[in-house]
Amino acid sequence: MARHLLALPTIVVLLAVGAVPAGAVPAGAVPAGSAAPQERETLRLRAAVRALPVAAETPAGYDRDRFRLWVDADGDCQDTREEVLVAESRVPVDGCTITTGEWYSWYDGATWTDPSDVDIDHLVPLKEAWDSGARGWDDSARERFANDLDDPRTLVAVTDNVNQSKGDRDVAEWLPDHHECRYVRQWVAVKLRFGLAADRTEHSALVRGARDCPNRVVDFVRVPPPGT
Ligand SMILES: [Ca+2]
Ligand SMILES: [Ca+2]
Ligand SMILES: [Ca+2]
Repeated sequence: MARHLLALPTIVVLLAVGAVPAGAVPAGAVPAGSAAPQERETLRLRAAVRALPVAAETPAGYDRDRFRLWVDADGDCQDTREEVLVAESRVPVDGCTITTGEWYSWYDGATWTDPSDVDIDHLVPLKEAWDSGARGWDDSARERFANDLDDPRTLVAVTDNVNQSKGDRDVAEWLPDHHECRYVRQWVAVKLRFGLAADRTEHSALVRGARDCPNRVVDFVRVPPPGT
């Protein structure tokens, strides 16, 4: 029941936005036709886990190509991979193709200076996203998920072979050696941000994880559902 109560304010906000007649939009509001800005929501970790919808996964039809990867959304010559390398390097880096920098992989505590040792991990893997909701999205919504630069928790620069050993596994099946609680918090934040569900096994793992971790604040901004 709690998760329905928690979801209610968002529904009310969406309904209210939709109910405003075009001529009545106050000055400074988002012009008609563009998506309304979503409010930042703040929950403690255990409440955030309860707010996740629980649903069986629907893996049928998954193909990695259904997610367009590494676009250059702002046209500055750096694609999404390069943008994450720029954002996460501990020393300033620049250029269309990043050739050196300093990256700390918090999954395993390793530091790298050659970007070829670094993968950009979708913390919630593409297939996991597909199975838990992205199957029903359109291509542009999937591209937005795959290239999300607006929330630094979606894409993480990590040691390449750690990313490869994680593969498509979810949080019930794989956790990093370091910073498990951070990983659990980010997993929940990304799932809430994109309106993704958790399967029962995953949800149980998250409940256990949240119980064993500090009940820290998890804040997130929901991406408007596709078609809005
Ligand atoms: Ca760019
Ligand atoms: Ca850039
Ligand atoms: Ca799952």
